[in-house]
Amino acid sequence: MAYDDSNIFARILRGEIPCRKVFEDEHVLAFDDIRPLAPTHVLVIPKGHYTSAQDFAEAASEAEIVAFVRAIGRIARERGIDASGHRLLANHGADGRQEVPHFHVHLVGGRDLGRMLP
Ligand code: DGP
Repeated sequence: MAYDDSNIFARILRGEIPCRKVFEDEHVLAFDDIRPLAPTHVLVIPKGHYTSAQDFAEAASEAEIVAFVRAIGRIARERGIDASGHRLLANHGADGRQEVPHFHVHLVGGRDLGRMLP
């Protein structure tokens, strides 16, 4: 799917919209979700323009992929939700109810999440 660079996360990456930044490096930005579902609800996004996990896996460099996965682990540790548990989720496309067409992972935790989906 073609990437639409007018999406909200592209605008956050360009600094056009503010965010509550949690982590940033060369390849990754993470910030608090605007509609948190739990005490920790962080969105982790690659800085590159990828719409889905599939696009990311196929088109990103190994350095981008490693940075992305490591950032998730680091944030979970820093937020104290490594040992207690948490949920990672990536919505995709219409059936996945993806609202923002820039690949992102929800990192949710800080309470018993039950069977809820973000
Ligand atoms: P989804 O694409 O369905 O995985 O959900 C996108 C998430 O992005 C949703 O939980 C709400 C969040 N969101 C939408 N707009 C903004 C925004 O402007 N700022 C922040 N921080 N989060 C947003």
